[in-house]
Amino acid sequence: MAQPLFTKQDLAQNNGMMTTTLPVEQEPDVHPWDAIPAYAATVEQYRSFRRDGFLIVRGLVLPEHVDELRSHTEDLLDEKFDVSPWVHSKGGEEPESRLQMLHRIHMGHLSIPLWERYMLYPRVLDVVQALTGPDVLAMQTMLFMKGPGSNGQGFHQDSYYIPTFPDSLLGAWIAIDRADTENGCLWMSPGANAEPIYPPKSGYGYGDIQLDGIEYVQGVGGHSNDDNDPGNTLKQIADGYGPREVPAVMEPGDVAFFGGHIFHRSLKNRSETRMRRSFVNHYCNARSFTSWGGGNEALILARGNTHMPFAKPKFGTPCAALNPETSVSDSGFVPEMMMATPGGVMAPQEPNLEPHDD
Ligand SMILES: O=C(O)CCC(=O)C(=O)O
Repeated sequence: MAQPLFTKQDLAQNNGMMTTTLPVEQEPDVHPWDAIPAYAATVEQYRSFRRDGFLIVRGLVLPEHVDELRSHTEDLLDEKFDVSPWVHSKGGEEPESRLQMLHRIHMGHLSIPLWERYMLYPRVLDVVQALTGPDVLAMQTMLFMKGPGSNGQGFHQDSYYIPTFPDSLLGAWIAIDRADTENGCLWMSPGANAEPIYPPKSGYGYGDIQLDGIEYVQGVGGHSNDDNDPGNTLKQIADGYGPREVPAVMEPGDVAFFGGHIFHRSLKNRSETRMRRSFVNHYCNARSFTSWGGGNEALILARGNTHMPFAKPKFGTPCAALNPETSVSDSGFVPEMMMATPGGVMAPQEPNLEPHDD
């Protein structure tokens, strides 16, 4: 219910006199994200994510929100925001246009409230929570504006860049435009989620170096690459999935979720007029340790709770960091798990704690 900002009595106290001024009404401050309908991931979606290493959820981001993201990309092109600290470029390459300069922007949520909102978009978090939760840490934001003729990004595994222990990394790739084989959609290698992370021969990168016989790789596609990507030696390993590799053809509002181990890439935008824009977030289980991005204490608790440090959202987007939820946690009690319900959806549930023999 709307509360009056001042009563007549307050005004009288403030002014030292009685007044006939009417109370000033203030609307309750409800964040629009609190009104977004929740999404329940199904058991079949969970199964397919675990089996293939990725999952596409159709129409997850509502049309009005895709429109907001799209119009934000236009504002960026019109220089309405300064994103220069966040522009990611390949050393030595000078962009030819503003669009090319904005090809890939990282971590804009640290200065733009809209980015923080879409990092903490409730329906995306509903799926992340079902796949790698219930406790979720929001780590990274990226915006790709892949214009006609722009290169894609060669084969890589995301946990190579963003290590989490235990490894629970998950990317959520939100399509702003239709993405298909002409304009440079993602390509996924189903089943490659069973692969270890291949470490770098030198330079930045992580990998499963404790495995006897692990191959060390070089030239992994962390930047925009031509489709042949000859210097990337991970490609020789990923090519083993050759005929199984599938294009992630997506409509605006569809979201691709993929784990940190899956081989994936995108190819050149071969269209003459079509953009391929996407907003991409990375998350992990909030109980994983990470030294990435300033460590756990710099990353936002999106859902649930954790015994690890975490950050609050800078612009106040509703999320668990502002009010941590009871979860598998602190007291050693109420160990909720994401489990299949009889209705066929994944939901946090308390297991039966009766003593049992097995
Ligand atoms: O969108 C792209 O072209 C590449 C994105 C990607 O590989 C990633 O987010 O890990």
